[in-house]
Amino acid sequence: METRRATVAAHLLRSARALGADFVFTNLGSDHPAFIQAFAALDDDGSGPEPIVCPHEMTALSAAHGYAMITRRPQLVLVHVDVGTQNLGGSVHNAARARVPAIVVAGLSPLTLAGDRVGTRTEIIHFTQDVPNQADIVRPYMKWSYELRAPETVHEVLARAAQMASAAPEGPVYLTGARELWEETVSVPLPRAVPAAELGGLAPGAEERVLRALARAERPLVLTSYLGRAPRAVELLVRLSERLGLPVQQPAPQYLNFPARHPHHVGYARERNVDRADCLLVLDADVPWLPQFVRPAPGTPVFLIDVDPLKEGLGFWSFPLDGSFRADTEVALEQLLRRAEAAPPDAALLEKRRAWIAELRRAAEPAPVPASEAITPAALSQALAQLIDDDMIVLAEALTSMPALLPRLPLDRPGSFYASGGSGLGWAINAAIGAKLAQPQRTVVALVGDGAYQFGVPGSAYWVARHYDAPTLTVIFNNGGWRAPKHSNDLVHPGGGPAGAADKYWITMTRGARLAEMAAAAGEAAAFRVSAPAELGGVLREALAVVRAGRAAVVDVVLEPVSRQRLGRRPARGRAAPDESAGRRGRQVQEQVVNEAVSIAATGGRHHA
Ligand SMILES: Cc1ncc(C[n+]2csc(CCOP(=O)(O)OP(=O)(O)O)c2C)c(N)n1
Ligand SMILES: [Mg+2]
Repeated sequence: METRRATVAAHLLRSARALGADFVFTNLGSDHPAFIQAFAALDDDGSGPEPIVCPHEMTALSAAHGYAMITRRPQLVLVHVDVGTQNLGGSVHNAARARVPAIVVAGLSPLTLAGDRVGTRTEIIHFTQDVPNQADIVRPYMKWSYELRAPETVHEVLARAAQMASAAPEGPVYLTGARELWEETVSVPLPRAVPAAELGGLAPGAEERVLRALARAERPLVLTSYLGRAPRAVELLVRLSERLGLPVQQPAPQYLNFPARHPHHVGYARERNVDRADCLLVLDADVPWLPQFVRPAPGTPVFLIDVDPLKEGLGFWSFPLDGSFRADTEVALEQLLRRAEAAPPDAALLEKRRAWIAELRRAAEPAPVPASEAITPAALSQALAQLIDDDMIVLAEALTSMPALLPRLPLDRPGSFYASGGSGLGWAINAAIGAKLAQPQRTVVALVGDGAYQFGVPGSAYWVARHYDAPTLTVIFNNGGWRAPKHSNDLVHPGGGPAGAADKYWITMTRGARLAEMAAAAGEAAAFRVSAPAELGGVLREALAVVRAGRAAVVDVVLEPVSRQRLGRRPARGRAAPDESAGRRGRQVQEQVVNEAVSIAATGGRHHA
């Protein structure tokens, strides 16, 4: 085995590359001189992962997430001590909830005050960033965390980090090391990958239990949210569904788990159908139905086959189950299919199930979109359905527009649809970068709410997209604010309560913001804004052409505003009135910019330098 003399940082990068990391999504700080040197040393021979420099950490881990959700290979994410770790923000929650592998590496403040160790303290921040337990910042979300202490163990430690991240259920891991440690020079051989503890199928007897219960059902129902991470599992589920006449429903889908246009697909409901089923088979789902709205009828057998049946990262979690099996769903489906194919189908039962499926499908059919003066979420979804095809990759973070969007998406190919799996907003526009890096030949489309777009730090995302050749199409469902918290309020206070009656929801923080231009300013994306239904299709097609020609495009689609409340300072009470002339000056500048923006939109953004 090859042995080399190099710094621990250089060894770590080489190790990571050998273990399948193509990229190191990087946001540097004072803990990283050894990495800066190692990047430079490895730049020419390609023996380390390629650095993708991210101005914001949200971009770094979300892009690594987007790459790994497709390739299933953990990438490196390099961040700066405690503050960089904190800036990972909701992307940590997303990677953990989505069970997507990633190796996050953060430096620690230097250990020594002075002396001859390279990397000893040189700056004030080395005192103020020295928190006692840095890993505690992200502890509830990491599958494993470790501080590298012996420089000679760097390869074994990284191999273990990759193993931990990749073993089912996959997830992020967190590795730290002090500045002096990364600088140490050691001679150690290159690593050997550690196989990621394989998960098997159903235990003996379980297949029979499940199939026996299914065999008695006239109205069975399969529920799944994330089985589609393995494209082959989708094919197996299709075969099992066809063999046994099983309808498949996808609550809060994180992947394409079943072809949308398959005759046994019955939609995306979370609050319907479960109460009428007489046998429920849940395959990889965290919240198979919303108990506040619907529950299985008493006595209905419910089985869960899941990579994480205990939901170990969650606190309260309670669903009635007659059988719960930890298994790789792909293997489990193979087992179930083998048995199902060995027994002759029961024609009378299949007939009954066909009627049940037809009934569920009728209920899932989206209503026709009425003509209206403003673009509605349904109308935008319908226009997207005409634009999007199965060769593309769609990332959706469209919050309250999802019920309008999902049933209209014409996607059948496993690997064509992704959602964050978590709720840390800002995922899609960054994960789209990772998806494009993973599949450069495909067109990648991010469908986002205006809030989700802002949370994604567009100034970071589109800069990276431009500089690392990852142009994508972003379409913003812009309802002028956050409908989700309004909806949450109205669920708790029916009718909206006094706040609702006054239209004081405090959610209109995208009002007046020229969202697409943020991407133009940061990453020379083509910026479009459209509010007229008649123009929507044309603008979307134009933007798609821009993306296909190699440049990112953002289409800000103006929908009916979710609230008309104007946010800002309260009316002055004893406070000096603002200087009116200053306001006018500001407006003039703004008008000038708006006029430019209008001309950008009119030329399809192509002339925006
Ligand atoms: C990081 C983060 N902050 C706050 C929230 C709470 N939250 C959930 S949905 C939402 C609003 C999303 O707005 P938008 O993307 O415009 O979608 P809409 O609700 O309008 O459909 C917010 C703020 C969150 N999920 N994540
Ligand atoms: Mg919104």
